[in-house]
Amino acid sequence: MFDQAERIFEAPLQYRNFISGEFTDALEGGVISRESPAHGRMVSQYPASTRADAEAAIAAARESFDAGRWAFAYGGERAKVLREVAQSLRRNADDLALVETLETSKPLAASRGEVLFAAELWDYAAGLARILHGDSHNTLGEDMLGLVLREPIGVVGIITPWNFPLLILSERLPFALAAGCSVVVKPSEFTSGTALMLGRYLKDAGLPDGVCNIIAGTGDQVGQAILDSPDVDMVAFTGSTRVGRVAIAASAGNIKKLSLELGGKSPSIVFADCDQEAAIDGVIKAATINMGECCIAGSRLLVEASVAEAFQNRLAERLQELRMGDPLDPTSRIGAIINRAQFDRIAESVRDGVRDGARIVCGGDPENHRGLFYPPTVLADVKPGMSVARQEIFGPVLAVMPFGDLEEAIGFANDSDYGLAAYVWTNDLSKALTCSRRIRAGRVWVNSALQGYPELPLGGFKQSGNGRETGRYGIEEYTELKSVHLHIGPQAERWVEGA
Ligand code: TXE
Repeated sequence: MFDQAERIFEAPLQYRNFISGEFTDALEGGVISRESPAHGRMVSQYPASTRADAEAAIAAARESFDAGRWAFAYGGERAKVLREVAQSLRRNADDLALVETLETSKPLAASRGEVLFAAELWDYAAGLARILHGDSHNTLGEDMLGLVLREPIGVVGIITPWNFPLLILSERLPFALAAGCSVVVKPSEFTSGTALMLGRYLKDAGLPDGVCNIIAGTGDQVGQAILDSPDVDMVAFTGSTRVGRVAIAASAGNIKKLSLELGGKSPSIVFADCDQEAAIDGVIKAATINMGECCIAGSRLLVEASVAEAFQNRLAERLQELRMGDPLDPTSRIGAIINRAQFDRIAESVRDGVRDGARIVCGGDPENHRGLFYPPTVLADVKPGMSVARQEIFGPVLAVMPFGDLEEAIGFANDSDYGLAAYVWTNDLSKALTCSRRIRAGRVWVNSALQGYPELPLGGFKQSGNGRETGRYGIEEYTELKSVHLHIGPQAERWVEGA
């Protein structure tokens, strides 16, 4: 992979938009260049699309949806296309993983795992395309049959962030396509490569032109055009809570539906009775996966007071063993932060924490590392009101707070504007079940961390968003229900005469 990366450094990959089945440059001809955060070398150039490109993509999606060829296609036909894309993802897993690693700086093994999991999602959605169905009511009297149709919602805009480019897109796009929608995809301007590669696989799989359009560009140009457009019926947005609010405001224009996956500040809750070594490993995984740039990162550690000191010290010890380095090196677990602005935000959050009274147990010294590598950091003596306990940092930073009993643990866990995920470590079944039921979050892992299955839905409570993706609910998100009232037999009643 080092050789292949070297070739990309010499000749950065060039990408084009995918609109109406054609591969095109931005109308104004601009490009966005992307450097690998870990290597400081240019690796990709995407079209710098503007509003005009976005409008062309939206028009293509609208036209294809209104023509109905995909919207009314046999589910088996849709499934075949989706399965073929899944196969292309598997066949091209090495290339896709390399692009993902060079653009995001996540370790190569993680990129490869994400590509293969993305393929699973396309396969799973293919299955749903064949079983999507409505309902019937045969209990409305002898002259009435009620049908409930499930129809595709229409044109869907999918706007994705930079942290899991192909994976987050694959949690949404195949489900929207399985439902029969037409789509405009806007990936993050920092990591558009794998989304743009997908255009070729969709075309080769035989997706009708215009059903999926993929364009690169910035949020204020392309993203905002999608949010504002009266021709877009729904937007699935994943990103910051700040832009989530922009999406809500823009959706008022044509009352478009929104599915939002936003920020998080998820707790890992460790009870004294749990398997401590397993919990330490799981807490580290949840806090540092993808360099902590993960919406469901376990960034708050709530640990039972009786074991807090020992747990925290052992955690710091184990963290030193986690290898940070070149993401192309198979032994690296932690790569570089996505860009300078994000790196500075992390450093500033840690400084704020220290100023508020938190104590650095390990890490927190980015100046001792080169480039954009931020060391895993544990902050102790954190109080619930501090910004490090409340704000999403999006870096490998763990804020530790001891708790006294189950009630206090649940109270701390729920004392957050967010509600995306929670991790619970205990061997006491009733504690595990009580936490699972009372924590206000979309996903709870018990004695486990971050395992994902296409079968299970994901999404957030509170300011972490709304709507659910993946699982069988994932396809329903992209549908509308319609009731059809079917009269049977002669018309006995007359409205006018009955008056
Ligand atoms: O997110 P943005 P960014 C959080 C995390 C991170 C912060 C900023 O805390 O530090 O957000 O990340 C597009 N209209 N998360 O800057 O800006 C943008 O081009 C329409 C949490 O990446 O929200 C990109 O495609 N679209 C999160 C997408 O929105 C707009 C994942 C996300 O960008 C737009 C990532 C606009 N006006 C960051 N402005 C998670 N929960 O996983 C921007 N965009």
